[in-house]
Amino acid sequence: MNDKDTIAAICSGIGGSITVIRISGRDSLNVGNLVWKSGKALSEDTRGRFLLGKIMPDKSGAGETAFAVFMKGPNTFTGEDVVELHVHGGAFNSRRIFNAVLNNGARQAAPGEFTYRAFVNGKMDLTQAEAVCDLINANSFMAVHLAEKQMEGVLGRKIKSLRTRLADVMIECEARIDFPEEELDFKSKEELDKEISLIQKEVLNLYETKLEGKVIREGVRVVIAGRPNAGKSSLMNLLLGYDRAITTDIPGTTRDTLEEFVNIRGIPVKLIDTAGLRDSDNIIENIGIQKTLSSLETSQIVLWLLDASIADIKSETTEMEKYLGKNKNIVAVWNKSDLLANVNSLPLVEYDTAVISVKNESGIKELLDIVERKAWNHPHEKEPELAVSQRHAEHLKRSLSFIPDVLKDLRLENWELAAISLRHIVASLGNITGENASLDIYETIFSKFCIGK
Ligand SMILES: Nc1nc2c(ncn2[C@@H]2O[C@H](COP(=O)(O)OP(=O)(O)OP(=O)(O)O)[C@@H](O)[C@H]2O)c(=O)[nH]1
Ligand SMILES: [Mg+2]
Repeated sequence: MNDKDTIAAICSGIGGSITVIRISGRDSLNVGNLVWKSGKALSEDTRGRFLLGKIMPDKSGAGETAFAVFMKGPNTFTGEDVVELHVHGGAFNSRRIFNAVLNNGARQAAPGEFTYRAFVNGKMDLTQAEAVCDLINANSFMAVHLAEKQMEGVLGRKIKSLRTRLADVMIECEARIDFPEEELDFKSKEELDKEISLIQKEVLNLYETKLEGKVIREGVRVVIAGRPNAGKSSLMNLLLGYDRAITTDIPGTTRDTLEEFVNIRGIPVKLIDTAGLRDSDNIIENIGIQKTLSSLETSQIVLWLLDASIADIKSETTEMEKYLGKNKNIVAVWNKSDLLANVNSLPLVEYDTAVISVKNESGIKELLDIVERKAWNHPHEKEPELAVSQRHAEHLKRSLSFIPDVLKDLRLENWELAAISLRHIVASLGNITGENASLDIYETIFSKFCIGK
């Protein structure tokens, strides 16, 4: 990737009433002035000011009014000179103006290239750059808050301080190799051991936030399954707050799986309604049933709906156990409790159990309590300060793998070996913040961003 080019992209997405085109790089002022005109050209003097002028993408037209602003690097998002054009939206019009920008010296930016430049130009570390992507993909308040904190540098600072502390111990070990006889003011072996043990605990705590990180960033798949007519689609609609699925009293109403996003207690949840499971001769229904079975495999939580109103109540639970076995992330949900005279008459099952009535909207809070508990699957803070991603977790795990050797070598006064292991740890942690040039950062991280970011 060439960092010298002046790049441009439609940053606002196509289709709105205003389109924002961003141009970044050493030639952006020039490119901006070629496509946008007014009495006053964009220049150092006009920096930071929105100016009204005209876009003249092709010679034949009369042009159209548009705002332009010049921002002088390095105090910009990318750290480079930036021009932004705010033009009338619409897919065709935006494309036409954007093409003019490209024809006047800019190159189409690759996905994430603006943020990549911000990183390369030292405007942010890698954790902050990743948080930009997290923020765009966030679909819950918790995800937004987490991204904001990471963007502000909470995780980056923590990693940097761990690296500094490890480097201090490493320097100490190296000094002992170089000056074995000298009377230097060394820390005691016990002090070094204590410091490394403390760091080990902190890295482990950080590593363990990956479970929260996964729930907050990726959400949880929750499948609603059960026999036909148990009220699965009715529950789906109730949890969504609108009628998404068709419900009737005819068993086998739902034929296809339906997936919708919903926020449950701040957790992003992909809710999946499925075709009721039964032996069927109907070819369409059987395709639906196959889809239900694969949703059961790919979901983190299963809400198995049981019809509490049917006469042969035992057959409901036998069927459930037949399909699900002993998997622990199952909630047995007795529905239609409004038709039940005595709740205590329900057979006991080994799974977590909720008794609800979609019709009366009763028992839903208790059901959601169970879903929330199962989603986290781990003790957690309500609004975590930080929660690492899968990528961070891999480097933390690698760091942790060297610590037992460091502790052993410190005890045995193998200063050289301890220093080598410490160097590996410092390097691994450096991969999290992007301090090491060793990994192909663009390919592994930024290429996954959207265009224009
Ligand atoms: N009395 C009562 N009826 C309910 C309740 N929940 C759902 N029903 C009724 O049960 C019938 C079946 O509901 P659905 O939501 O279509 O059931 P389903 O499990 O999606 O059924 P399939 O799509 O056929 O597998 C409908 O007539 C609903 O109105 C409830 O809590 N109480
Ligand atoms: Mg249904």
